[in-house]
Amino acid sequence: MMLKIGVIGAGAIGKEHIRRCSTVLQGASIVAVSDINAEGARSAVTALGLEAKIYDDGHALIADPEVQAVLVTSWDPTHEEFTLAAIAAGKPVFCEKPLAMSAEGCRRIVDAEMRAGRRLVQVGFMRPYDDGYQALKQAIAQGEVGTPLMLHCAHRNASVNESYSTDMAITNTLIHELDVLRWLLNDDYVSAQVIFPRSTRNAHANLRDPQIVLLETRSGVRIDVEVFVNCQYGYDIQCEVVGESGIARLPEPASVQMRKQARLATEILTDWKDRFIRAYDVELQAFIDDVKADELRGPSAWDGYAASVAADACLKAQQSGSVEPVEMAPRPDFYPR
Ligand code: NAI
Ligand code: NAD
Ligand code: ISE
Repeated sequence: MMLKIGVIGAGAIGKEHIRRCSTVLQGASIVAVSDINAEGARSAVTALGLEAKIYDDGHALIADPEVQAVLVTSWDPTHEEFTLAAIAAGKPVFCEKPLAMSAEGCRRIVDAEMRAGRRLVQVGFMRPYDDGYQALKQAIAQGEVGTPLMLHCAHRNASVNESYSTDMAITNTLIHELDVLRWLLNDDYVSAQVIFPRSTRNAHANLRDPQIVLLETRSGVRIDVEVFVNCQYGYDIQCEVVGESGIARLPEPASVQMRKQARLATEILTDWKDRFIRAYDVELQAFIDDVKADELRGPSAWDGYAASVAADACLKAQQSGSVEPVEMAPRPDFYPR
């Protein structure tokens, strides 16, 4: 049986997910696409020769009886509305990060899903599906470097466009670390602080870039994350875990080592699409398979909520310059992990 999927948002990642569902993954077909830019939706469909309906309204796509599951890949502020609508229609929904723009918004989704009585939401946190992060988690769990004490991380993009604002460094970019580091350490955050170093001249006028985010976890691990979205040189994700007896680092993506012209060099990727290409494949295949088995197991609405609680504290810290508490509601039994 093919799972019939409708996609809301045919931008960069929407097109990527349409391509992977249609040409890479097993057991799903794209039957409908919607975008506020109808031309974008049409070109995403025709570029692959798909027979999918085009909707100018995401709600009409969700209501289409042929659509069995929904992918939300539109802009961040639209995620909550479409995810709630899919839950109301009883349709499983894969929502790109962030699940909503605030913890309060995520909580509305959590409450709606619990009222529905079964898991219907998977959040597009793909890093836990990445081989490198999985190997790092295994090394920590096996005690290879002893108890983790500190993490040094960096999330660097080559550049961003004019619509990217200072708060998006948290809600759109750091949100990946807020999810994956909690998963990596099996811990939760208790406080957050944001420091603004000297800004790069390569950022547009209204963006403060880079930023350093300092987090503390319940067990006392201290984390620093450099978010630098105009670093120019590439797309670079770093994570170093300092333990009591050693240091474990996230592996670099595989790349041929060159010795030439008196230099030893390996390539650095430039695009998130390539850096996590396998992880996107695996997360979406898991969604398709789990929907068919009627048992979603990937990153949950609760994970989306937990990341957004920390993001809210970081946003507050951007304004206050102080250390802000991260206060999570107790986890309901509905979400076992
Ligand atoms: P984009 O701007 O390229 O694409 C978004 C698309 O959504 C646009 O085509 C826009 O017209 C459409 N859209 C916006 N509102 C809509 C609505 N109400 N109904 C239908 N379509 C609507 O953005 P991009 O880079 O594709 O990002 C989309 C989402 O994916 C964002 O939430 C972003 O945070 C997330 N994302 C996740 C990544 C990951 O690594 N998991 C990587 C890149 C993006
Ligand atoms: P994008 O700007 O390329 O695409 C966004 C699309 O949403 C645009 O085509 C826009 O027209 C459309 N859109 C906006 N409002 C809409 C609405 N109300 N109804 C329908 N469509 C609407 O952005 P993107 O890079 O594709 O990012 C899209 C989402 O994916 C974002 O939420 C982003 O955070 C997420 N994302 C996740 C990852 C990841 O690594 N998981 C990577 C990239 C993007
Ligand atoms: C984008 O939306 C993503 O999710 C990428 O993974 C991230 O690196 C980038 O900063 C975001 O804009």
